[in-house]
Amino acid sequence: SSHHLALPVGTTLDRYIMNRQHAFAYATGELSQLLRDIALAGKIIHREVNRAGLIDLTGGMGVQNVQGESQQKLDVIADIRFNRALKNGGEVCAIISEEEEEIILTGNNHAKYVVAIDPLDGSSNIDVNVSIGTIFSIYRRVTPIGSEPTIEDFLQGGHEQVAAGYILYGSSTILVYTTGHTVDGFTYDASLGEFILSHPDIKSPPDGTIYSCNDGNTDLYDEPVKAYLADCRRKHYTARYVGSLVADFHRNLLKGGIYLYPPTPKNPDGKLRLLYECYPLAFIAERAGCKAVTQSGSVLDIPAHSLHQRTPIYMGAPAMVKNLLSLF
Ligand code: AHM
Ligand code: MG
Repeated sequence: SSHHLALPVGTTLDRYIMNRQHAFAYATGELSQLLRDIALAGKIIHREVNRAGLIDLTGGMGVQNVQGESQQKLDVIADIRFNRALKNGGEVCAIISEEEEEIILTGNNHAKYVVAIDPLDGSSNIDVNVSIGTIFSIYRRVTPIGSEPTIEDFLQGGHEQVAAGYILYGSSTILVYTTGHTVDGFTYDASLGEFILSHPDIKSPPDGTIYSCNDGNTDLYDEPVKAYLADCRRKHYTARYVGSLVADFHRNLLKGGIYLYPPTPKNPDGKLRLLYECYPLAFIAERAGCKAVTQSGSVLDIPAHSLHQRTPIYMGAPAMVKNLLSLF
């Protein structure tokens, strides 16, 4: 039907979401509203991020909002903003956040969805004007509507994600998400206050020449990973590592590359979190034609047992991931 026609570059996110709502099965509009709530929070974070260096100054000038937020760190502000947007939106019954130990109940027990979120990832880059990002993952709850949501709603496994996405606050701000069909990117036009479709149907190159890991840890990696990195150097591949997962992921998605966060003696399960970092990016990666794995299989197949669990991860262009796996 005409609903399945691709929308042109330049379409607003709102219009795109409405169009998808008709084309696919999320017909009640609740997921659409939830995606709009996330986009709204993203706009607010964009604003805060772009004022980052000024926040302390305005605080020093005695300018402060009612919540005293001007004195808080940007990652805490992002956490507050997202929680508020998701609570007020009404479509979400519970949230888990990198910033908070326990599950956050929104009080909307009749809502259908739960959201796992890293509100502002790349903490080491926040204070130094380097790109940072938000990562999110959405599930339909498994506990009965009307009851209090539980941790079970978050431990369904990567394949059960209804939607996943990220927002990169980079040289421009871009929202990339998928509901399991295409992966689409929307660049923020701050003058219009709108996310605009700029990267429809993102497909990653099948192979690439960029490798991204914390090179200073190389001595700590397992032999196969060391061997793979040695091979990258032998082939004169390009090393690129921002240290903000969203930025490293986004670049490699568009240009073709591999991202590695291997286990180390200090972090035997790697550093990155399964529920709100690895699952959502793995979901996007696979929909865009990439792979996201550990040495023992797909990241999406890893069983979830706790809210903040970690996993090693290798993800990117399928040919590169395959080469790495062949060394294990
Ligand atoms: P954070 O959640 O404290 O921001 O840490 C996550 C970040 C990722 O964005 C990035 O890929 C990784 O940590 C970098 O880690 P390292 O500094 O060990 O290379
Ligand atoms: Mg993080």
